[in-house]
Amino acid sequence: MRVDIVSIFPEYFAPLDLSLIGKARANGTLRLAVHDLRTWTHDVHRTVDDTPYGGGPGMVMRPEPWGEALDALAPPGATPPRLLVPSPAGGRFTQAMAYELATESHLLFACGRYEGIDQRVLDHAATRMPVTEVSIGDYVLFGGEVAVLVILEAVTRLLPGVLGNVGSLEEESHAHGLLEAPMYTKPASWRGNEVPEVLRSGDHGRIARWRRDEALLRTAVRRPDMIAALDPESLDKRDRAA
Ligand code: 6GU
Repeated sequence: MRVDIVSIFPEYFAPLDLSLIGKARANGTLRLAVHDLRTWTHDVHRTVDDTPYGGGPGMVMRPEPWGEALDALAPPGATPPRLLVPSPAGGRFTQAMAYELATESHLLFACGRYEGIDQRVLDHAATRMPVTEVSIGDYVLFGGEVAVLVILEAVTRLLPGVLGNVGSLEEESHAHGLLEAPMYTKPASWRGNEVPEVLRSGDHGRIARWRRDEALLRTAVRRPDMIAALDPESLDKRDRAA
Protein backbone atom coordinates (compact mmCIF):
# COMPACT_ATOMS: atom_id res chain seq x y z
CA MET A 1 0.00 0.00 0.00
CA ARG A 2 1.17 3.50 -0.81
CA VAL A 3 0.43 6.24 1.75
CA ASP A 4 1.14 9.97 1.44
CA ILE A 5 0.66 12.35 4.35
CA VAL A 6 0.61 16.13 3.99
CA SER A 7 1.02 18.20 7.16
CA ILE A 8 2.61 21.40 8.42
CA PHE A 9 4.15 19.25 11.21
CA PRO A 10 5.96 16.38 9.45
CA GLU A 11 7.87 15.71 12.70
CA TYR A 12 4.68 14.28 14.20
CA PHE A 13 5.20 11.19 12.07
CA ALA A 14 8.64 10.19 13.38
CA PRO A 15 7.13 7.27 15.38
CA LEU A 16 6.15 5.61 12.09
CA ASP A 17 9.76 4.36 11.91
CA LEU A 18 9.15 2.21 15.01
CA SER A 19 7.89 -1.25 15.74
CA LEU A 20 5.68 -3.15 13.30
CA ILE A 21 4.82 -0.10 11.18
CA GLY A 22 8.54 0.60 10.78
CA LYS A 23 9.03 -3.02 9.78
CA ALA A 24 6.19 -2.82 7.23
CA ARG A 25 7.91 0.24 5.77
CA ALA A 26 11.33 -1.42 5.73
CA ASN A 27 10.05 -4.51 3.87
CA GLY A 28 7.96 -2.52 1.36
CA THR A 29 4.48 -3.58 2.57
CA LEU A 30 3.87 0.09 3.41
CA ARG A 31 5.32 2.74 1.10
CA LEU A 32 4.91 5.84 3.25
CA ALA A 33 5.95 9.41 2.44
CA VAL A 34 5.39 12.45 4.66
CA HIS A 35 5.25 15.85 2.97
CA ASP A 36 5.49 19.36 4.41
CA LEU A 37 2.55 21.44 3.13
CA ARG A 38 4.87 24.48 3.08
CA THR A 39 6.69 22.86 0.15
CA TRP A 40 3.78 24.23 -1.89
CA THR A 41 3.90 27.83 -0.64
CA HIS A 42 5.65 30.60 -2.58
CA ASP A 43 5.67 33.66 -0.29
CA VAL A 44 8.58 34.49 2.06
CA HIS A 45 6.49 33.66 5.14
CA ARG A 46 5.34 30.32 3.65
CA THR A 47 1.78 31.20 4.63
CA VAL A 48 -0.73 28.37 4.90
CA ASP A 49 -3.64 29.98 6.76
CA ASP A 50 -5.81 33.07 6.95
CA THR A 51 -8.80 34.45 8.84
CA PRO A 52 -12.22 32.88 8.22
CA TYR A 53 -14.75 34.53 5.92
CA GLY A 54 -17.83 35.35 7.97
CA GLY A 55 -15.71 35.96 11.07
CA GLY A 56 -15.08 33.85 14.13
CA PRO A 57 -12.04 32.64 16.04
CA GLY A 58 -9.00 30.85 14.69
CA MET A 59 -7.61 30.42 11.23
CA VAL A 60 -8.57 28.45 8.14
CA MET A 61 -6.09 26.83 5.77
CA ARG A 62 -5.87 28.64 2.45
CA PRO A 63 -6.71 26.60 -0.63
CA GLU A 64 -3.68 27.38 -2.85
CA PRO A 65 -0.99 25.23 -1.14
CA TRP A 66 -3.45 22.36 -0.73
CA GLY A 67 -4.43 22.59 -4.40
CA GLU A 68 -0.79 22.32 -5.46
CA ALA A 69 -0.07 19.51 -2.98
CA LEU A 70 -2.99 17.45 -4.27
CA ASP A 71 -2.00 18.14 -7.90
CA ALA A 72 1.52 16.88 -7.13
CA LEU A 73 0.51 13.77 -5.16
CA ALA A 74 -2.64 12.91 -7.15
CA PRO A 75 -1.89 14.16 -10.67
CA PRO A 76 -4.96 14.66 -12.87
CA GLY A 77 -5.25 11.71 -15.24
CA ALA A 78 -3.33 9.23 -13.06
CA THR A 79 -5.10 6.59 -10.96
CA PRO A 80 -6.40 8.64 -8.04
CA PRO A 81 -5.75 7.83 -4.37
CA ARG A 82 -8.44 7.86 -1.73
CA LEU A 83 -8.22 11.21 0.05
CA LEU A 84 -8.78 11.09 3.81
CA VAL A 85 -9.25 14.33 5.69
CA PRO A 86 -9.14 13.96 9.48
CA SER A 87 -11.66 16.29 11.07
CA PRO A 88 -13.78 16.32 14.22
CA ALA A 89 -16.64 17.05 11.78
CA GLY A 90 -16.07 13.81 9.86
CA GLY A 91 -17.87 10.49 10.10
CA ARG A 92 -16.60 8.18 12.82
CA PHE A 93 -13.56 6.01 12.09
CA THR A 94 -14.35 2.37 12.95
CA GLN A 95 -12.75 -1.06 12.66
CA ALA A 96 -15.03 -1.65 9.65
CA MET A 97 -13.50 1.42 7.96
CA ALA A 98 -10.02 0.14 8.85
CA TYR A 99 -10.80 -3.11 7.00
CA GLU A 100 -12.12 -1.13 4.05
CA LEU A 101 -9.06 1.16 3.89
CA ALA A 102 -6.72 -1.85 4.13
CA THR A 103 -7.97 -2.91 0.67
CA GLU A 104 -6.97 0.41 -0.98
CA SER A 105 -3.74 0.68 -2.97
CA HIS A 106 -3.11 4.39 -2.29
CA LEU A 107 -4.22 6.59 0.61
CA LEU A 108 -3.57 10.33 0.82
CA PHE A 109 -4.03 12.04 4.19
CA ALA A 110 -4.51 15.82 4.31
CA CYS A 111 -3.92 17.09 7.85
CA GLY A 112 -5.58 20.38 8.66
CA ARG A 113 -5.67 22.36 11.85
CA TYR A 114 -8.98 21.95 13.62
CA GLU A 115 -10.65 25.07 12.25
CA GLY A 116 -10.13 23.24 9.00
CA ILE A 117 -9.14 23.52 5.37
CA ASP A 118 -11.03 25.81 2.96
CA GLN A 119 -14.02 23.70 1.89
CA ARG A 120 -13.29 24.32 -1.81
CA VAL A 121 -10.18 22.12 -1.57
CA LEU A 122 -12.31 19.12 -0.61
CA ASP A 123 -15.05 19.96 -3.11
CA HIS A 124 -12.53 20.28 -5.94
CA ALA A 125 -10.66 17.12 -4.95
CA ALA A 126 -13.97 15.23 -4.94
CA THR A 127 -14.32 15.85 -8.69
CA ARG A 128 -11.20 13.71 -9.19
CA MET A 129 -10.98 11.23 -6.29
CA PRO A 130 -13.01 9.77 -3.44
CA VAL A 131 -12.83 12.09 -0.42
CA THR A 132 -13.67 10.98 3.13
CA GLU A 133 -13.71 13.27 6.16
CA VAL A 134 -13.03 11.13 9.19
CA SER A 135 -13.10 11.68 12.97
CA ILE A 136 -11.48 9.36 15.52
CA GLY A 137 -13.93 10.24 18.29
CA ASP A 138 -16.09 12.83 19.96
CA TYR A 139 -13.43 15.21 21.25
CA VAL A 140 -11.33 17.92 19.63
CA LEU A 141 -7.61 17.74 18.84
CA PHE A 142 -5.36 20.57 17.65
CA GLY A 143 -5.02 19.00 14.23
CA GLY A 144 -5.34 15.84 12.19
CA GLU A 145 -1.80 14.50 12.77
CA VAL A 146 -2.53 12.30 15.80
CA ALA A 147 -5.70 11.05 14.11
CA VAL A 148 -3.62 9.97 11.11
CA LEU A 149 -1.27 8.05 13.42
CA VAL A 150 -4.30 6.27 14.88
CA ILE A 151 -5.91 5.48 11.53
CA LEU A 152 -2.66 4.36 9.93
CA GLU A 153 -1.86 2.01 12.80
CA ALA A 154 -5.34 0.47 12.64
CA VAL A 155 -5.02 -0.01 8.87
CA THR A 156 -1.37 -1.15 8.66
CA ARG A 157 -1.86 -4.04 11.08
CA LEU A 158 -4.54 -5.42 8.74
CA LEU A 159 -2.22 -5.51 5.72
CA PRO A 160 -1.22 -9.04 4.68
CA GLY A 161 2.00 -10.14 6.40
CA VAL A 162 2.22 -7.36 8.99
CA LEU A 163 0.92 -9.40 11.96
CA GLY A 164 2.85 -12.61 12.62
CA ASN A 165 -0.22 -14.30 14.12
CA VAL A 166 -3.29 -13.79 11.92
CA GLY A 167 -5.41 -15.49 14.62
CA SER A 168 -5.06 -12.40 16.79
CA LEU A 169 -7.05 -10.47 14.16
CA GLU A 170 -9.96 -12.90 14.51
CA GLU A 171 -10.18 -12.89 18.30
CA GLU A 172 -9.73 -9.21 19.00
CA SER A 173 -12.14 -6.60 20.33
CA HIS A 174 -14.51 -5.24 17.66
CA ALA A 175 -13.80 -8.09 15.22
CA HIS A 176 -17.16 -9.71 16.11
CA GLY A 177 -18.91 -6.60 17.35
CA LEU A 178 -17.99 -7.49 20.95
CA LEU A 179 -15.25 -6.47 23.33
CA GLU A 180 -12.64 -9.10 24.01
CA ALA A 181 -12.73 -11.30 27.14
CA PRO A 182 -10.04 -10.65 29.79
CA MET A 183 -6.70 -12.40 29.20
CA TYR A 184 -4.25 -13.99 31.65
CA THR A 185 -0.71 -15.38 31.54
CA LYS A 186 1.68 -16.99 34.03
CA PRO A 187 2.01 -17.18 36.97
CA ALA A 188 -1.28 -18.99 37.78
CA SER A 189 -1.35 -17.27 41.18
CA TRP A 190 -0.16 -13.68 41.65
CA ARG A 191 -0.55 -11.57 44.79
CA GLY A 192 -3.28 -13.88 45.97
CA ASN A 193 -5.26 -13.64 42.72
CA GLU A 194 -5.85 -16.80 40.70
CA VAL A 195 -6.26 -17.21 36.97
CA PRO A 196 -9.85 -18.48 36.40
CA GLU A 197 -9.85 -22.28 36.72
CA VAL A 198 -11.57 -22.84 33.35
CA LEU A 199 -8.61 -21.33 31.47
CA ARG A 200 -6.30 -23.92 33.01
CA SER A 201 -8.68 -26.83 32.42
CA GLY A 202 -7.49 -27.69 28.92
CA ASP A 203 -11.17 -28.07 27.91
CA HIS A 204 -11.25 -25.97 24.73
CA GLY A 205 -15.03 -26.11 24.46
CA ARG A 206 -15.51 -24.77 27.99
CA ILE A 207 -12.80 -22.14 27.45
CA ALA A 208 -14.44 -20.86 24.24
CA ARG A 209 -17.83 -20.71 26.01
CA TRP A 210 -16.35 -18.89 29.02
CA ARG A 211 -14.64 -16.32 26.78
CA ARG A 212 -17.83 -15.77 24.81
CA ASP A 213 -19.82 -15.23 28.04
CA GLU A 214 -17.20 -12.83 29.42
CA ALA A 215 -17.14 -10.91 26.12
CA LEU A 216 -20.94 -10.58 26.13
CA LEU A 217 -21.02 -9.55 29.81
CA ARG A 218 -18.22 -7.00 29.47
CA THR A 219 -19.77 -5.54 26.32
CA ALA A 220 -23.21 -5.26 27.98
CA VAL A 221 -21.72 -3.38 30.94
CA ARG A 222 -19.23 -1.14 29.12
CA ARG A 223 -20.74 -0.72 25.67
CA PRO A 224 -24.52 -1.24 25.66
CA ASP A 225 -24.54 0.56 22.30
CA MET A 226 -22.58 -2.37 20.81
CA ILE A 227 -25.07 -4.89 22.23
CA ALA A 228 -27.93 -2.93 20.64
CA ALA A 229 -26.11 -3.01 17.29
CA LEU A 230 -25.47 -6.79 17.34
CA ASP A 231 -26.87 -8.85 14.50
CA PRO A 232 -29.23 -11.35 16.26
CA GLU A 233 -28.02 -13.93 13.70
CA SER A 234 -24.55 -13.72 15.27
CA LEU A 235 -25.93 -15.02 18.60
CA ASP A 236 -25.94 -18.74 19.28
CA LYS A 237 -28.51 -20.66 21.41
CA ARG A 238 -26.42 -20.38 24.59
CA ASP A 239 -26.02 -16.61 24.06
CA ARG A 240 -29.79 -16.23 23.85
CA ALA A 241 -30.32 -18.25 27.02
CA ALA A 242 -27.87 -16.03 28.90
CL1 6GU B 1 -9.67 13.55 12.88
N1 6GU B 1 -9.16 15.89 13.98
C1 6GU B 1 -9.26 16.77 14.97
N2 6GU B 1 -8.67 17.95 14.83
N3 6GU B 1 -9.91 16.54 16.08
C2 6GU B 1 -10.49 15.35 16.20
C3 6GU B 1 -10.42 14.38 15.21
C4 6GU B 1 -9.75 14.69 14.10
N4 6GU B 1 -11.10 13.29 15.62
C5 6GU B 1 -11.56 13.60 16.81
N5 6GU B 1 -11.20 14.83 17.18
